[in-house]
Amino acid sequence: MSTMTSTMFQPELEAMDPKRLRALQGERLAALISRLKASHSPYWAAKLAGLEPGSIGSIEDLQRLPLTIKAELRDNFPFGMLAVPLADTVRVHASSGTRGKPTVVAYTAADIDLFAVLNARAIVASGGRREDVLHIAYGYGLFTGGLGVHFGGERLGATVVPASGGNPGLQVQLMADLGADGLACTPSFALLLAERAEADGLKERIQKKLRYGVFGAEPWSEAFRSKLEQAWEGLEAHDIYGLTEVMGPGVAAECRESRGSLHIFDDHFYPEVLDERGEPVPPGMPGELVLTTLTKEALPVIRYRTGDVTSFVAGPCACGRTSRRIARLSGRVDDMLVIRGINVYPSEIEAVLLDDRRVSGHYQIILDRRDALLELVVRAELAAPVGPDERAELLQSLAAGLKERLRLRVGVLVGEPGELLRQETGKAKRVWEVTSADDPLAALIDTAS
Ligand code: DLL
Repeated sequence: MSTMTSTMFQPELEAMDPKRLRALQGERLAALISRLKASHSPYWAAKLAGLEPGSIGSIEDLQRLPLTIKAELRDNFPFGMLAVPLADTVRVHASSGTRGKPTVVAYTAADIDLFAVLNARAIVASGGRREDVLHIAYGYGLFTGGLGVHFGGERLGATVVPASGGNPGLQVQLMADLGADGLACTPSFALLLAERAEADGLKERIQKKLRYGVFGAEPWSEAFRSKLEQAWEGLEAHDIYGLTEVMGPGVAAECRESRGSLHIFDDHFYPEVLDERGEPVPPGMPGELVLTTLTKEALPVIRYRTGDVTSFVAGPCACGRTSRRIARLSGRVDDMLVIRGINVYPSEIEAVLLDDRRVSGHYQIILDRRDALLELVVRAELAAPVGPDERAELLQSLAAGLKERLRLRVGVLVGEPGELLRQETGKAKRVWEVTSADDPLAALIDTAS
């Protein structure tokens, strides 16, 4: 095996000749459509009505298929979109969503196998090896993160520690005692673990072994990556992306060479990046990521609108993988805040704040609706204590940086180190709304500073 391909889990597939890959995608799409047509499912019959079974011959024909939106999964809750009998499925997962019923997805044994293989690919892309101890602190349960990465780690042959979320004190003790080489969790939790390890005097011991992180499930910026790599000295922080409706983690992952972009495992998930009208956008331009599952059995999706904003990254990657690459996910289409007529993505705020070494990685974006005019307030936190002059200068510099980037006046508060709420489970909540009737932050922050 050449050194070019030695860091892949499935080099023959991950570095496949692009022409062969395209042909394979076309064959898989055609097979999928035939399978769905034959599935006796009213949902699929309606979705593909008017499409002749033999009319899909290549991946270009995908454009002729309809888009799918999340509401379709909700409307067909729980099993209306299954393409196989429920008896042929072996597991369900669910995403909690913000309101109403969760979205339930199901897997056949072959789907679970694919889930494991693609997560093994992602772990290897991050620098993982079979002789590693891999500490997994994604939540286990209905959430896809814990079990998804877990099966990937086992498939690779790593020694998996299924720690699940929460309980940072126990987690850092385990990491030190068992000698974690890799850490898989949300980036915000990885930062919290670094603080806890430091407080408990375990950081040096852990850092002796810890080489890489497989971090995802929530947006994080390059600036956040720097914070994490400073907090865990010697660790390479890598991005992993996925979503329940399509499979879970392991849809795309960063490799060690592609910092800032992710390889989509496009022999199984065909990506498009579309504008609001559903038209493809050129490489480098942002749009909504739309995914088609080419091989999933139980719950395939066709041209699923993920709601996630990204762009295609052109050109080959130094690692030798031939898959298409997407830029790191900067946020969701529906994340956009409209403040006094100006569109703001939380990721832009994060980029400005965390670019300053003096602030920690914890922050809150507060939409203050108590007055007629909506105010945007950003609450940051000092990484280490500073004197009053430097604090005043920092406040000014953050406010100026935010104003320049967002073209908007933003209130800035900077708290003492450790003052902001630390979230121990789930995805980091960055945006909080304060109204006269409801101030969820009153109990969480000291508004005097
Ligand atoms: O978060 C699956 C996952 C688990 C991915 C563990 C990575 C690691 P859901 O709960 O369905 O599934 O949430 C999916 O989370 O549409 C994105 O908006 C966001 N997301 C996931 N990974 C990333 C990432 C899992 N690396 C939703 N960067 C997606 C930015 C991410 N956003």
